[in-house]
Amino acid sequence: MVKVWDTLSADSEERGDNNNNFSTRTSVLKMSLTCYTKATKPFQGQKPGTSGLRKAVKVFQQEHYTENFVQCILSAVGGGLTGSTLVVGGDGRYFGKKACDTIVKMCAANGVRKVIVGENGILSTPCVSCMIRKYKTSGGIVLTASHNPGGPNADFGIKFNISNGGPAPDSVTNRMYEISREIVEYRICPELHCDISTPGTQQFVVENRPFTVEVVDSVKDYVDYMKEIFDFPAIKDLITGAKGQPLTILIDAMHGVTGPYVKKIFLEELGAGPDSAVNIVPLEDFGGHHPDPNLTYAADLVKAMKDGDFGFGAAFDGDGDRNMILGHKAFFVTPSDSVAVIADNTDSIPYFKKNGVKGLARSMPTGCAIDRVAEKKGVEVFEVPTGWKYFGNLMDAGRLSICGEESFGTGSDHIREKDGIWAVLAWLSILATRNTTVEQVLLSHWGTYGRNFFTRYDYENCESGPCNQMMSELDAMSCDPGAVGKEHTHAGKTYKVAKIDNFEYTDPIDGSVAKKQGVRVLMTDGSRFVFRLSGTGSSGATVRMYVESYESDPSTYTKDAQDVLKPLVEIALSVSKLKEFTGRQQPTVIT
Ligand code: VG1
Ligand code: CO
Repeated sequence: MVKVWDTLSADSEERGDNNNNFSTRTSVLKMSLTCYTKATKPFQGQKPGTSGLRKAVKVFQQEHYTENFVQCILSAVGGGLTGSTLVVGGDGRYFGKKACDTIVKMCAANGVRKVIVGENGILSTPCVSCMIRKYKTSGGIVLTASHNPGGPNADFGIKFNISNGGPAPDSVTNRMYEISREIVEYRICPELHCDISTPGTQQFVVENRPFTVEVVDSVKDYVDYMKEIFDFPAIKDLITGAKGQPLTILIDAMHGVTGPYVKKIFLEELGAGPDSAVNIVPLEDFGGHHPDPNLTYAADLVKAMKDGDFGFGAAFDGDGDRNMILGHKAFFVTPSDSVAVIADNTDSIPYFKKNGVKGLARSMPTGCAIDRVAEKKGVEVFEVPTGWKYFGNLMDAGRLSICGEESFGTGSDHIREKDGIWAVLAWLSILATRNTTVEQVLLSHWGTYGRNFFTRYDYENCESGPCNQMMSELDAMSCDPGAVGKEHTHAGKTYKVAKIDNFEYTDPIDGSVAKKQGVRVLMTDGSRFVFRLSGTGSSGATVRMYVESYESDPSTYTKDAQDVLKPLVEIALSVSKLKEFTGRQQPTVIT
């Protein structure tokens, strides 16, 4: 370790300190601290899922469990970490501060030169991505289980983002998993005590190497960036009514990490009144709720929007990368429509006026509305597997500007994560430019493109065995030529199967292949349903069923999606035998 440090070039120290605007409070500890190599044994199942490792807090609290996984991250990045800088922060959930402390101690012992930590360990997922890019660090560690509940009896999670600011690709997470199965020791510097409660610099000497912990304001870099991307004065005029009727907004941070960002951006910068934001104090257990912005878990917001006279409503998940957009009287914008509308209105957003729009993308189960926008604009559109990590390469290659997932994820190449607050600012920019309502924006969008009706049914926490069995039977169907051409009828509506496959994706940039990403049953009229198992649950299995159909008859546009999709939903349930396999008559969540 010491030897490696001796060979380091001097500029690695400057790199981390370049153009930063952090506070100047500095403490220096000159005594050299000792690192230890601790013996450990592998734990089963340290396999990162769709977005990091998510388990019950109690699992992470087992002796050596967190240390093992952190060592897997650091070892997977390997030599690249020596002398590097990493960003560390999370959504403020229970166990986050403890994990943060462990990570700092292990970074110090694994040759990392500097760690940039959010004040009290707080950084939203999009903010981590923003900071990795701004300070050109080697990556970052995000402490979150996203939309999963928090608290001593709920979930925790750890995720690694690479130097482009995005979630580690499969090649890296697979390496982490391989290491987790063979790990015998980890490196830690137990005497390193840092205070993450106030911004400032703390310098240490760790086995004769310098090591710095920079505690930073949790929101500043992110807010500065949003001001570059959007026209804040125009949005402020809209909200304060400088040029007409003020737009009353209601933002629900669901006691997640976005609270401080919401306060700074919407209340302080954009002039929204104090009643415009609720649940903006981050809580370790999110107030006992699922910090998940959908119609089920953000029911309070939906009710407040229905009962009140707000023109615009939004909610975010625990770590701030998801968003839900509502209009007057809780008019619901599906995430699949939301990203299509943003892609169609880029002239409202200074960032895109400056940089142009290169290409568009969505995850496979996401409704296809954005494909139609891409076609009209004459830009490429990509269909990737579920999970934001699949967008990164396309963005880095300059082929993708705006993308989204049906799971309330919307974003662009401004960072490499989905970004909840960005999505709300994008919507407010559109409303400011077009001087109309959320509902009118949607109606005019459907008027131009037709409407892709979409719904998702989630069956959470089912037994794994039967769910795996159901998936393999569906998979077998994709190899059965007899299944194609078959007609399925329900309530007078008939669909003919055009194709069944288990989605496979070859990354156009690096050629990597992701297999078995979900079974798709595609109908001859373009309607479809998709089944896949969730990769973010902490235990058991969660089945996701996605159903979509397209209508170009304007008389259908204002219909309820559940009514329109009912026959196809019933067909999907019967083809998959979902009720038999899961024993569930009803889904846990319908979106
Ligand atoms: C879910 C969503 C997926 C999203 C992922 C991470 O994954 O379906 O679209 O990218 O969560 O989002 P899965 O495997 O459970 O379906 V977050 O906000 O939890 O980081
Ligand atoms: Co999230």
